[in-house]
Amino acid sequence: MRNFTSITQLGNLEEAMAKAFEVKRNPFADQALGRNRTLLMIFFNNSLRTRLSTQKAALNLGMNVIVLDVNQGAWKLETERGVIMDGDKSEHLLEAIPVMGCYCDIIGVRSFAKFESKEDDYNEKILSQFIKYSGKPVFSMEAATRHPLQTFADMITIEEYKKKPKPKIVMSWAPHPKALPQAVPNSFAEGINMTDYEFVITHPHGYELDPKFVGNARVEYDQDKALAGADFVYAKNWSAYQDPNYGQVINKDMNWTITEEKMALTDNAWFMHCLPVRRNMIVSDDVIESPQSLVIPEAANRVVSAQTVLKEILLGL
Ligand code: AN0
Ligand code: CP
Repeated sequence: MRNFTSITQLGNLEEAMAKAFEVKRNPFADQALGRNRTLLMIFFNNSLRTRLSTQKAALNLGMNVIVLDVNQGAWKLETERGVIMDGDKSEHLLEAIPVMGCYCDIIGVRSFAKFESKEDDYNEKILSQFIKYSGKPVFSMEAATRHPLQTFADMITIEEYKKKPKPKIVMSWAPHPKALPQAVPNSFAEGINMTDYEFVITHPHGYELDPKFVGNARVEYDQDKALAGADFVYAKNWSAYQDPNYGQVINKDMNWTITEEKMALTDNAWFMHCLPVRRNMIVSDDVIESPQSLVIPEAANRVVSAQTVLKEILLGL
């Protein structure tokens, strides 16, 4: 594997899961693989889990790691070609990217949707320039439209906790004060569509996701109906995808918060969220602290997902 930008690039899911569980069982088996190899992690946006888990994954593989927060200490970057650079941006991405490529063997990029142009976001304008101009393998640490390392960790977690071969997975929108990208729900939907699980997506009218990601999922606008008999509840907020409201918060209906009453509609479901989560907006204190909450094992599996992906990229160098 050279670049990793979508969960679909894992290929055969069963084989990918087997590789992940092998990495989890024996995290230090490939220390020699990454020796004298350098990972460069580039953050255009904040992170706790991705930053720490990807770094830990690289260390487990014997790699060296360099981290750059573009907005803290680097030159402000222009991203548009043809601009007369007489403003506050000192450097162009078209030089910065190949320069970054000179200092490493693999590049991880975090670059969220900017919500300035749906076309630019859904064409992955920033991530695709890293792939084109860095000369190095590139993987997504959450880009504009997907968060595949999160999805892989989510799917590993579901595999570990499912009690039946075809669990019912319900991805539910939940309220949040600020506009968030569609990357996590898009990517989760893309991943679950690779399985034969029962998959329901529930959200208020106006929060329809790109049909390309919804795929074979059933969309149910009544959250209570959707939750009936669920084995896993995957909560997430996202902003509107559909025009003319792209990137906007169109409602903050607190009836959609995942509470104990909502969880009582399920088949004693596991609760999942990628974190960071706003308590008592997305999920009540009681639910996130309950024995049914998988948020910590899910975050722990981020090391496993990152290490499995990095290992595949190292094997292809
Ligand atoms: C981001 C999002 O919703 O995409 C990152 C989640 C992993 N969340 C926030 O910005 C709060
Ligand atoms: N889940 C996740 O990607 O968290 P961070 O934004 O903290 O990296």
